[in-house]
Amino acid sequence: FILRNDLEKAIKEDQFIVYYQPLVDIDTNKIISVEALIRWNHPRFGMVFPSEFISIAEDSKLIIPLGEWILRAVCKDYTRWMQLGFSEIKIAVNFSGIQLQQMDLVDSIKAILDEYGLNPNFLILEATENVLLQNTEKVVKDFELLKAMGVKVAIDDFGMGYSSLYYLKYFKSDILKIDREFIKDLSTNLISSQIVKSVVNLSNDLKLNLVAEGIENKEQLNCLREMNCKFGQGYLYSRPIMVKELETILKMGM
Ligand code: G
Ligand code: G
Ligand code: MN
Ligand code: NA
Repeated sequence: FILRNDLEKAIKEDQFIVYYQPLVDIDTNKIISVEALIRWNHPRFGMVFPSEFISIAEDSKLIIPLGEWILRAVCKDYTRWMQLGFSEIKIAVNFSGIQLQQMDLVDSIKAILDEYGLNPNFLILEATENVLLQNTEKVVKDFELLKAMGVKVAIDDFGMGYSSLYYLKYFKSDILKIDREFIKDLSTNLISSQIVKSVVNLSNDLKLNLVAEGIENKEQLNCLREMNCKFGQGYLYSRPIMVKELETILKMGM
């Protein structure tokens, strides 16, 4: 079991590792962006997954310095990718509710990007629906400021929240990621396939880039192709991988 002190020490001692999961254009198989997914290389417990420490980090407010650590790590990797010629790859970073409630969220993101002299265009802020409920006006305003800076915004796990359509109305996002709940039985469940089809149409009408999450097999991919869903993510393409492995794949020209 994870202690707050452990977490505080881990941030100071760089015990975290950013894994990246590719997001792919379904037509061309090209990697468009990657999602940063944090892991904790714990000195005693080994690799610890975010489900075991993000909520503790949130409760203790350590998610703020941890989130800043992650953003810096992403900036360092992106700086190297620019030198390697992969500057067109965007990086999506997950932000939790506590982070979105941070009063100086936009300034702190901007300050970190400035530290590395990076144009904000490569960054995608990813937030699940449920964290958008609190203090809606503040978060709507922050999203508008971020978008004016060039940061893209993605609504994650779409369809699982309490007021999915409400978010679409008020949060001017760029990307919609439909939850894997609707993808897992896409090829066998008529209700799932009708829901996904409707979300494809809705995304087209709202000029949102739709991403299907959790694609694990060819049958699901074929259904998504038929529906003209443009982007996909999931184990069929790649699990979350270490940065060295990602760079190898990018060098091979995928
Ligand atoms: O990597 P994994 O598949 O275990 O991710 C589980 C969840 O943990 C994801 O849905 C994501 O919301 C959350 N998560 C992963 N990385 C980060 C991160 O860097 N910051 C925040 N706030 N949440 C993360
Ligand atoms: O909530 P968010 O979408 O940020 O969560 C990403 C999580 O989903 C990560 O924990 C990642 O490991 C997991 N994930 C990514 N692709 C797949 C997939 O194809 N199948 C399953 N079951 N999980 C996946
Ligand atoms: Mn996500
Ligand atoms: Na998701």
